Amino acid sequence: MSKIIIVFASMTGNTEEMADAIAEGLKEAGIEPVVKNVIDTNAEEITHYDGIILGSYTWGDGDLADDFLDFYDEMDDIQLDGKKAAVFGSCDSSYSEYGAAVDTLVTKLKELGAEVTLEGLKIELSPSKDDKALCRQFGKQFLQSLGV
Ligand code: FMN
Repeated sequence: MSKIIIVFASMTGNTEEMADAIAEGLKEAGIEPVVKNVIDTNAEEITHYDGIILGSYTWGDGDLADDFLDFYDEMDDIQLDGKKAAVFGSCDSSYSEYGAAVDTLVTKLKELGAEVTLEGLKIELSPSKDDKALCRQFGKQFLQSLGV
């Protein structure tokens, strides 16, 4: 059975709600993912999983979440060939760099050899009921992309 980890950063809870809904989608499809706040893990841990889902809100002027910075630096010491991955995050369209942290993580995962199987999921601020349904769907589609 495939092992999937979701690692997220969330300051006001929006990206965490997305993480929970994605995890729910995976559970509905029969896989129990490990869900961790980025401050409770490190980049080496994700190398032990077949599927890696990273989530970050965007901060500053299109920056990665502060909490993600150490993890992001640690990613330089791992390689992810043969892994499948996806990225999500809550964003705010009043900023010019909409959800840029999602794009940053997609680029990094690809550089490390992972196959990013889904387009990054960007949700405006707090996920609505429909947005949460999209997140659950995202989880299910990710599982399908793993060939499970
Ligand atoms: N959202 C963007 O899409 N792009 C940005 O560049 C951006 N910069 C931000 C800078 C500041 C100081 C703050 C307070 C918010 C910014 N946001 C930006 C919006 C956050 O990503 C958004 O509020 C998000 O919902 C926070 O997610 P969280 O609840 O998981 O912490």
